[in-house]
Amino acid sequence: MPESDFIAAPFLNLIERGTFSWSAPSNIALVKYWGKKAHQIPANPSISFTLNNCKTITSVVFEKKSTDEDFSFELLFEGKPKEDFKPKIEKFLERIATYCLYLKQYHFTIDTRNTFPHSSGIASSASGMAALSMNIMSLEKVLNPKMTDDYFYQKASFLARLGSGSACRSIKGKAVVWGNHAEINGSSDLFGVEFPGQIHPNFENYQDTILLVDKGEKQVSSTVGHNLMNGHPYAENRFHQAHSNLSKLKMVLENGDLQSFIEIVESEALTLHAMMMASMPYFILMKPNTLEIINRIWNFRKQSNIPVCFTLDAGANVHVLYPQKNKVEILQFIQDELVGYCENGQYICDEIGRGASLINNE
Ligand code: 2P0
Repeated sequence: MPESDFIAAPFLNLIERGTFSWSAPSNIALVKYWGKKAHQIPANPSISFTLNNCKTITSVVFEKKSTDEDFSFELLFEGKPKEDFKPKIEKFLERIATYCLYLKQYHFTIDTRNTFPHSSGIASSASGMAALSMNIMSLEKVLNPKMTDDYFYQKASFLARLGSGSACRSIKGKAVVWGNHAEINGSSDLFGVEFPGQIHPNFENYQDTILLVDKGEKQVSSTVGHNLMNGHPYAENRFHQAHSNLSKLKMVLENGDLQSFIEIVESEALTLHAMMMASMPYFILMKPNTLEIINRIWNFRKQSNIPVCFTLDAGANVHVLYPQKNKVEILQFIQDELVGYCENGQYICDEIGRGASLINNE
């Protein structure tokens, strides 16, 4: 679908008021998005598992106003005004303005909260931008009742991408691909698509236990990190490798080969951090405890033969991935050997989810 198809024609009948509420989950990339072109176009395709428990829940009240010059909105976080989140939302609204002309005709009150602890080192930009985009699309759907479900979800992902790249993978589906890839039907740089293959039962309810190693603010934001891939000495090879890893992972998700899954996913995580270390300026987001945990996972896997592996986001936390049938042993292993390396012993148990869900529609 070309970009122009996402421009909503002016609507003649605007409703006076609408209230919606959506939850949208976080996601964890298996093949990583790291590097982007102008207008939030990814430098390489990526794929993620959608999470289930780490979510943002956002309600929006839209009220029609008499003027349509500027955006007008209030932002509440956990019910209280939150001024420091406003610039990010303002920037998002400016980016999506062309595609949602009707927005300037409404004053809206956004009330948002996360199910995961504040400053846990888990980025809320993916789930937050996804949840907000779903609410905007709920309004658009009321203004344009003939809209198809496909268009609804595609445009929600398109809008979310303009807020934060990885957010476009938090809309719909257990595994989501974002970025053009020769072997993935329907894949696009403009929005995420549900992985089109049949996912093997080995990945049914796959578990992700997130070990909170460092809950502090990152020294380098992801947006800055992405930009450091411009002119990066290894960029072209890395982008090429992402295509190739996605081809391999596509097969693995279908055939259930957990050994290959582990190899691809761990290599992607370490490559992401290697890119950071080889940037100019260079930086390291892993902490000593991140490495300690990785080594302990490797030792445990060798001794137990349980197909547990790790992945990393742009931070020090470790995502421990494993089949549901090994949950008891792995949670015991985490208790015995890994909690000591988590800040205040904290970790979050999550698993594959299905995407955003509607909570309220008035
Ligand atoms: C990912 N990350 O694929 C990669 C791996 C972090 C590590 O996408 O600038 O918050 O808002 O588009 O999406 C984090 O970057 O960056 C990210 P923007 P985003 O999940």
